[in-house]
Amino acid sequence: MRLFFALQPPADLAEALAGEALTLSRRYGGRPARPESIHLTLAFLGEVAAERLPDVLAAGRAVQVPEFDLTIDRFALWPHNGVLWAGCAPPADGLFRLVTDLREQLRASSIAFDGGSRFIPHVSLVRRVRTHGKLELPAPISRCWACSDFALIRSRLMAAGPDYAVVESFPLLPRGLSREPPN
Ligand code: 2AM
Repeated sequence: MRLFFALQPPADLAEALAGEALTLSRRYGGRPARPESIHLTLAFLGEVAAERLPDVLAAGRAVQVPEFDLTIDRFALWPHNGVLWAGCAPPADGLFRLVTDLREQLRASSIAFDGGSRFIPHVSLVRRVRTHGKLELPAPISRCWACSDFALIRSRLMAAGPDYAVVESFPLLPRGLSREPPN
């Protein structure tokens, strides 16, 4: 099964981002993301043998990171793959802590993931944008995303686009709590 870990926005934010995706795709071409498929990938595992699923779930459950907020406030385009995406304002310490902890858990269980390149937090909004030269992208409306859980998602590649199903959600720790006990 094809698996990845991701943050999924609350429904109102997913709708708002899908609206932005639609507007941008009308302007620049490409395929807009549907609200139900909007996510921020934390670790892409790719094809995983079914017998390894318990280990993958255990890695997700072992993550101990507090809830955090993200501010989505920018658009960018990767010309090499035609993905137009929304990004977040730095610092995104809570997010980087989550990614680091999750990836450490995966490595500790020898679960392979696509993590070779630097982690660039992004929410893909429009795929297959074809452009010749630089696009003048508008600034999105700044939006707060309260992150209180993340999910293991199974992806099925269909003709109409990928179909995502949540395998399990993993709650983050209440704010202010962390794994290390205070000194
Ligand atoms: P992205 O397009 O937002 O970067 C599920 O396939 C998700 O995993 C994709 O939406 C993609 O997110 C992310 N991903 C990261 N690395 C990938 C890879 N090597 N192949 C496919 N998807 C990948």
